[in-house]
Amino acid sequence: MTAHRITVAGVAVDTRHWIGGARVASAATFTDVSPVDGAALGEIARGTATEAEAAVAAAQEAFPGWAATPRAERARILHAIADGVEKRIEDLAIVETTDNGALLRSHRRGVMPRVAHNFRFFADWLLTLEHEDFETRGHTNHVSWDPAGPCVLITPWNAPLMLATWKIAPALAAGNTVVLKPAEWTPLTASLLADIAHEAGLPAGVFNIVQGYGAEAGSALVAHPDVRRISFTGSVPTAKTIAAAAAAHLVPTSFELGGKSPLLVFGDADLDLAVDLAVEQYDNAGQVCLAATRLLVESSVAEEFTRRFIAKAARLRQGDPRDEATDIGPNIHPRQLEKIDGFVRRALAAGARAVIGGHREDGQYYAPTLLTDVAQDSEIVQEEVFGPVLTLQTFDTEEEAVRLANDTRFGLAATVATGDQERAERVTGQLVAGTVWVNCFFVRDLQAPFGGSRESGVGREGGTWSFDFYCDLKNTVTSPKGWRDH
Ligand code: TXE
Repeated sequence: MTAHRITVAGVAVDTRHWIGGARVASAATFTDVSPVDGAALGEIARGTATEAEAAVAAAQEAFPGWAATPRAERARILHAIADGVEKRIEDLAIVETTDNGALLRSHRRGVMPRVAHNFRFFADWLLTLEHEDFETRGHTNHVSWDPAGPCVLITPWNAPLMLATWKIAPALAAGNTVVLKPAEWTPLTASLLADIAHEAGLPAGVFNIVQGYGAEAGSALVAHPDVRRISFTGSVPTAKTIAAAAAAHLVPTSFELGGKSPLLVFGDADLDLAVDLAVEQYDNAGQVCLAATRLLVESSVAEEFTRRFIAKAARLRQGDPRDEATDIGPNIHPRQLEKIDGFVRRALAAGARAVIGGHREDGQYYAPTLLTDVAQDSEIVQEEVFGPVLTLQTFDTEEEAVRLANDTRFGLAATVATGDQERAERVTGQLVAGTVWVNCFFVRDLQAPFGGSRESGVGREGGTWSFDFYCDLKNTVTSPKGWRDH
């Protein structure tokens, strides 16, 4: 018999789906493995079209009731979910670290508090959501934000609960119901969130989870005719498959995809700051969609920049992500490690030089790597590696820097290090990127739009942009005539 409840670092996790307010098992399961030490964590329900059908039906059934729930009550429940997350930060942090290998200290102090904040932020924003009424030839125009219906949310493994709740919180706040399909490599914290949401009083069927593989559970969900929105964070090829499925029913989609973002270091920059920004790109073992993996450095300072970069990177401690002293943990999966190594081996064979790293370490770890002597049109400069691998290229003029920065099929983010404010304004205006940071990195306010241009995505998440996506906007026009006296 399959054990439906497993214990991960002392925390009990139910490994079944969560559908219509109940745990649902599947005949088949798959094994969840920890990247920290390769240990099998347990058997997870492997969803198929059957569970996808049941989950969308549950979401459909719960939709009218949740949509009609007064905004203040929806907001209250979302705040109660945030309270529940805050009470269980330690549990969520250790389970997430065990499941995806990212640092425990970041989960504890950064990520999980932000997960709670995601619910609070969208609950509060919901209550401010109003359009001023206006008049047209004596008629009153009213614009309302109507919830759209069941939403399918498909999420990745690099920041599982963080990225899922960027979608879940606004979708629920707006009055929609949700079916979440977490990544198969990191199924666990979503299941804990189901417990938290249930205890917070979220009605049955409003939030559902189907566990399983993309090609089985995910594809059945995105093809379902009753789904009104699909939001996806993941790879470009999968986004294209989902877009085709969504097109069959003209379902609006939001895609947050990969990147090959640049860090432009100008000769006038504070070089220590620029080096700090560059080394920060190894965070989460490089498995960050926003990571500025292409260092573009002005020739005049390239040698000094590289010298300081090597010194700083040498101080990074790689190891067990549960250890507070660790800076870089493992990569998510042997397959991902193989992929990273393949990119580096091909780059080296094509003439690149490894300034640091360039090889695997024991276990599921990859050495922080910096490659130079790379051509702009080479694979290593053009394709997302999603590992701790940076390239360094030099430039001589501002125009050249902008040209190199924009010369990929992506456009997620860009970072600029410069001491010249006018240059910063000129350059940021020309960069093709959804987010541009100047002399900083990773500062993110939920009020701001987040997303990518070109193949980095479609649509934006955050503040009003999330509500625009998860709502059907309605314009009601009322004539002053025709009222009966009472
Ligand atoms: O992504 P997938 P993978 C990039 C990164 C990484 C690469 C591959 O470069 O190396 O993508 O990662 C679900 N219908 N990013 O293979 O396949 C899948 O189950 C419906 C960038 O993990 O896109 C999982 O839940 N769903 C990124 C989710 O899609 C499907 C984060 C993501 O998996 C599906 C992750 C289908 N046909 C990877 N096929 C970022 N933007 O942050 C798969 N899925």
